[in-house]
Amino acid sequence: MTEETGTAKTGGAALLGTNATVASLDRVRVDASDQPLTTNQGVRISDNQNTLKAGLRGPSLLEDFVLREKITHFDHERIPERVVHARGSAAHGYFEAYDALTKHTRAAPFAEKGKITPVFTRFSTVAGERGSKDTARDARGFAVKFYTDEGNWDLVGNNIPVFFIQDAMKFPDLVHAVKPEPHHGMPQAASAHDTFWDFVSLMPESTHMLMWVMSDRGIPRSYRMMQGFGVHTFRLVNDQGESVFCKFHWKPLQGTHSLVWDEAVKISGADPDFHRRDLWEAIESGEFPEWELGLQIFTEEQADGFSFDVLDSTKLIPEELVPVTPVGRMVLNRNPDNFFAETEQVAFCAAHIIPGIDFSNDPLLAGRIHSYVDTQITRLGGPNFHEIPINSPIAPVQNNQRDGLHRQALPRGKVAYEPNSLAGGCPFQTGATQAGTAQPRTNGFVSFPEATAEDKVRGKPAKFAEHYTQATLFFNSQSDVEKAHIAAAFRFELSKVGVPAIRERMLSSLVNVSQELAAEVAAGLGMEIPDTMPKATANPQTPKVTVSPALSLLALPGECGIRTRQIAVLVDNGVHIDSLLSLHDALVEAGAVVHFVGPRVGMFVGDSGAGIEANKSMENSPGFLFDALVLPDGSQAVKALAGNEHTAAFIQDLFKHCKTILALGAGRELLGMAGIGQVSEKDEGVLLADSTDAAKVAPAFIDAVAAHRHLSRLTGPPTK
Ligand code: HDE
Repeated sequence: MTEETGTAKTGGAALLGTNATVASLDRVRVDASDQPLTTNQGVRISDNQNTLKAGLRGPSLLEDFVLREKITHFDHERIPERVVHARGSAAHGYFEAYDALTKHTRAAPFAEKGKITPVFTRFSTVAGERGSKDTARDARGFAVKFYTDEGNWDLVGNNIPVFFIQDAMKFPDLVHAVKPEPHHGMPQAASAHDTFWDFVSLMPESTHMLMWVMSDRGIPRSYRMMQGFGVHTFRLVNDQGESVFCKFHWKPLQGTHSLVWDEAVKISGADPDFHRRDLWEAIESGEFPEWELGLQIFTEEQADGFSFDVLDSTKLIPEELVPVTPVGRMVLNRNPDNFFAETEQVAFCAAHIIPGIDFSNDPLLAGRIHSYVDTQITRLGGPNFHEIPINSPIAPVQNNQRDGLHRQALPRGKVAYEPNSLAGGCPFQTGATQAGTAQPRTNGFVSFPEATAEDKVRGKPAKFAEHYTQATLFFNSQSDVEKAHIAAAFRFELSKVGVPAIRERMLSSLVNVSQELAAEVAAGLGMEIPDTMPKATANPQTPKVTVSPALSLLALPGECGIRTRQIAVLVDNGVHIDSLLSLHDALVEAGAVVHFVGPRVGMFVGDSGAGIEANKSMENSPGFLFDALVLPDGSQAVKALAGNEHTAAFIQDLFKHCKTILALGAGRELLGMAGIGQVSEKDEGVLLADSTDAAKVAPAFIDAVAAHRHLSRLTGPPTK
């Protein structure tokens, strides 16, 4: 770290070891080793077991300040949860610029090639409460705080590039509709209920976003395997005051991968912390997740030529119109020390921008610029939340704001106003530079002087009225399997809607997206396809792009092979140990996490007399928690496993969720026992080998696991 700024100027590799720790956090990281227990006043505590009483069996005494301080603090441990995005997980890391981007922006993180900026990134679901499950069908938050040397910049995005609504005015309505219904507080972390579908079926502008949320994007495999998007159009401004528009894209090196619905539902019961655990464990094991930041840069003139409005957050810009230019990478390399102090207290804010970045006139963004500061005042208890270490910038802060609840800063002197002469005019404003003239870096933030001269109105521009073209573009850009999953998600969600008129209204909207989709969903609900919902625009502009392959999840398989993939190897007494160990070594070498899973945890004796330890059991870790499965050889073990009540379901779930299964030697009998005796020849995800060939089959197994899923296998085990 350089002393003046707190940011390292060295390459990213150097930071892997040292961490891009924010200086303000270092001040408050405390360690209790060898320390005595004290009260909050620093008084040492002699007895932390018993209250002060008048006699051993007598009444407790009011004067017991040790007890009272402890209980009082406990009584106030909880703070209000975020009104949306309450459930989330975060990590520290850094952003590294590939090149100077000074042609387009003077923003500090892009000032020079190789520049490193510390970040703190929080991922979240939207609708569920703080303790809700990770694998709900929902959009995911993707919020990055850049601690730049010119102030904090928060890029508060989602894993989906569009949003439900066009105007901030509708946000409270949207959130009230998706949250648990107010009369009985159900359902938790789920959009599959009347009020959500009532609202969205009356808001055709939400159709495009619905397509994304009902797609597999709504049930990601991991926070590490999601794209991120800034959603709104932003501005970049260079040091000449010249501006272009831009959209922000995060692309995961791990690839984009998702769960299937049955799997998501089961995981939510067995491990509600599935995504939190995945992120934590990957970072703890040194598998630092990485994303590439890309920009779609375009001019106002280009934007005018699009068939949609770039100020409309329900629309994306197809990459065929404006390609995504890679500008840097983000690596998350350190877990928080304390969940509450960091992940819970971090306050992201769409209004936190820095010189070189500016807002567009997107009316949804305008509401966000207000909302985030406002909500922290309730959530974090006052206006000084910027002083909480995780929120405080590494750039120096000096101003005349004073006092308020929980103030930490201790400003010296008698001056808290400007202009002043008593403090030499300090802190002083840095002055603005006019557009078209060079701005030195010491100059302050200058809003881009966009000209405006129109009537004050409540309303929308004409292009905002077209709601279906991009929903259709999205659907038509999906693979057949993805389309089938979208139809199944609509069917499931609408089947949970109790009011037939809502189902019908939603279906009539889907007809505008795709006849094929509407027919599939209608059949699944036992309904006829209703009349088409009237469109607000009779003659929308013809879109230039009608299929965009980049919109399919399959477009980004990733570059990480089987790294961090969780592979279950079933074991029991009598298991053929040598084959498992050679396979284990090959898989670990390829970066997978191998778990020996037994009928119980603990030691088992293999056929050679050597021991093998199961770190998980089929009871505590069902099959759907793993990415792939190895069924072992060894007739005694196979017989014992076949007799276990969990084995069949363990194997069937992995098969049903299209994952890779390798059966060694007698292990193939377990496949038969689970009803998977006959496997289609097209299924490259079921491998059979003799145990003597375990090392030889490893590369093929690794390739099959790297394919993530074998989606041609859309059904469960063939019924016997
Ligand atoms: Fe947010 N949003 N939002 N939002 N949002 C919040 O801020 C809001 C929107 C997003 O990990 C809240 O600190 C309004 C779009 C993320 O802490 C709140 C509108 C996008 C997070 C708020 C939107 C987002 C939030 C709740 C419409 C994607 C979690 C607690 C005008 C681009 C950040 C908080 C974290 C959180 C308001 C729409 C992303 C209430 C009014 C669009 C990732 O301020």
